[in-house]
Amino acid sequence: MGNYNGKFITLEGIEGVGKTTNRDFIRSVLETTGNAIVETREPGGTPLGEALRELLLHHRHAGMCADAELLMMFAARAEHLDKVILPALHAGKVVLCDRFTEATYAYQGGGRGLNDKKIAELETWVQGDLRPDLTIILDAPVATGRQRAGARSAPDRIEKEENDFFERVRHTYLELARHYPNRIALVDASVALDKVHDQIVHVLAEHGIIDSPDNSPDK
Ligand code: Z5A
Repeated sequence: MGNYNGKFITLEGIEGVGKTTNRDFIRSVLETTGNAIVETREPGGTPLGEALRELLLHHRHAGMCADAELLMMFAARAEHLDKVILPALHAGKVVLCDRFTEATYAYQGGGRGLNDKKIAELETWVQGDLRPDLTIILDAPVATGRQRAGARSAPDRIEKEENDFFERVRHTYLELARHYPNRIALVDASVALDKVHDQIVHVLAEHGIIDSPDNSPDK
């Protein structure tokens, strides 16, 4: 499954840290390199995945049991891999995905308290050895992310959780970055957007996805 010519880049972080905003920025940077780009998101990215997303985020399913939530995330992911992500990677494209399995470790593992082993078993079942080539975790204090997200739209079923839940989610993301420093990069998203962009450009260059800005002919 992991044998392909494309690049798989995922964006992660608690709500409101700027995943969507910075996905647009990364796309604009990658476009200058001539790469074919597929932008997508989880849960979602396919008609089935978007239908599952609606079920997962709607308030009428308040109280959904944690295992059902976990299995639906992976059901959406299996379809997403089959229909969108793997075909694009095999065609040599860059897949830019708003959230992936690190979100499952953070939300269903850290947030809901499900055992990591359960998540790892599903990860292996659904993904085999496929892992993102690069995951960028945008990190900011919970209050900052919630304030930004709250100013933008009404909270969905998961966004309704208490601050403690999001503190555990953030903590798990930080742990993941510490455990997998080669494929997960941490970016301080609490600062002004142009400073976030500078960090992202640096990370993309460090991972060989773009040329280093220090090597540009203008320097
Ligand atoms: N979920 C899960 O539980 N398990 C899983 O396996 C997966 C997902 C895959 C849907 O995710 C939910 O699914 C999510 C986790 C769960 N629930 N929660 N919480 P989503 O990604 O679609 O939704 P989200 O996390 O709620 O993302 P968001 O609210 O869309 O936030 P964002 O994309 O990170 O932020 P944004 O829209 O780019 O920015 C928010 C605002 O802040 C906007 O007005 C920006 O202009 C502003 N902004 C951004 N950056 C800055 C800076 N640096 N300074 C100032 N203002 C800024």
